[in-house]
Amino acid sequence: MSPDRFAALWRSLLPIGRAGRDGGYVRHSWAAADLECREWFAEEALDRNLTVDTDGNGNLFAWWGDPTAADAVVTGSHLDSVPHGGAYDGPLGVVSGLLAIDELRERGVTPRRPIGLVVFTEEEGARFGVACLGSRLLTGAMDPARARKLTDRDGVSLAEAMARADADPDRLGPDPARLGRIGAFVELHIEQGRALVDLDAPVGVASAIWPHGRWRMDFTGEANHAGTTRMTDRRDPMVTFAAAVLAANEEARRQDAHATVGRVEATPNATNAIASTVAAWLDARAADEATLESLVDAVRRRADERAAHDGTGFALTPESESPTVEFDTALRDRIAARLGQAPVLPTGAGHDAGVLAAHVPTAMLFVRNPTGVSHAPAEYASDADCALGVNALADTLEELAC
Ligand code: HGY
Ligand code: MN
Ligand code: MN
Repeated sequence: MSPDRFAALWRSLLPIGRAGRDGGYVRHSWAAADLECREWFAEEALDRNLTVDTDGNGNLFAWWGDPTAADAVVTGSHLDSVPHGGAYDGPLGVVSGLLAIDELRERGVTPRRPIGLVVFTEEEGARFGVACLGSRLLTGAMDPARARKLTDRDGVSLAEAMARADADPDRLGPDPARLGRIGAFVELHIEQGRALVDLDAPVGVASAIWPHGRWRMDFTGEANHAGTTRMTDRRDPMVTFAAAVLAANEEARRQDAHATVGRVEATPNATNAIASTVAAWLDARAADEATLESLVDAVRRRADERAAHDGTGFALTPESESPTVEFDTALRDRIAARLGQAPVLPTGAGHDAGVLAAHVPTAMLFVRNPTGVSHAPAEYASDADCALGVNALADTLEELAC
């Protein structure tokens, strides 16, 4: 696979869902850009004579070989983005899967197992709040009744969003027959850090995914006038919120973990009024589950203490949690060996592969990201490294399916 061939297919997807001046992407599941991405995928798959179908959860599949045969080797990723996210997180795995199939066909190989390419829906959880929603539903890790009621920031439920896109929300739920046909899953993804840059390697293999999760924080106080309310009489939830953010940052640094609060919603969100409530979301991650639990407990304790001091209320509600994922070591080592002892590295980023890993032998390939930036427009991988990633994925699929 040449960099130019990669770039040609890459450019056909690139404009879809790009948002304005910052060049970031807004591809939220079941919204217009996502539907356009789905059409793009189906066209590219049909151009390759792949059989295309959609499961009851909105996950798109394309098959080379008999989709009903067992033991398929499946690759793929997602096409949805965080708000104003980068171009590569997700789409690189999908484009690479299409091109890896082209590469295998040009090598003249005939797979002895079906090869599948999947696009999971709502991996980022950017619209409905639960990460890896499509793969969690497929594997039974998410209750479909709860999923139907998830709402976006405009109050639109997943069920309504699907219905507007002519998808039946009553079909949401585990699909053991489809899952049972997957014999192995390999996701290629841009690296969301600088490890491969520092190792001077274009492609790596994942060892593990850090445990992580997202918690909703609700701060409640007393709305009042900004100008006439004495400081001593205030019950200001914004102050408790600010203390909680600082506590999360301090505790993460102290425990060598990661804590982020990137989203906040104040009510009434007025310049000259003390807020009545503040909702915010904590994203917490750590190298092991004990540290993650200790981090979240410390944030909860310190926010409770501050709320008592401020006369406000505080509640912490888990929304989406992911345990440690150790990828299948035999598969990992077999792939690393096939790729000339490519470096093996963990990641702090969650992936659908992390969900599938609990059900089928699963692996991940990473492609070098010179900026190390992700979930932002600066996210980048060179065409040359992406072409090497396609070749590595083709080698992996050939190793497993041919
Ligand atoms: O948030 C994550 O770790 C992933 O990029 N969805
Ligand atoms: Mn992401
Ligand atoms: Mn991703």
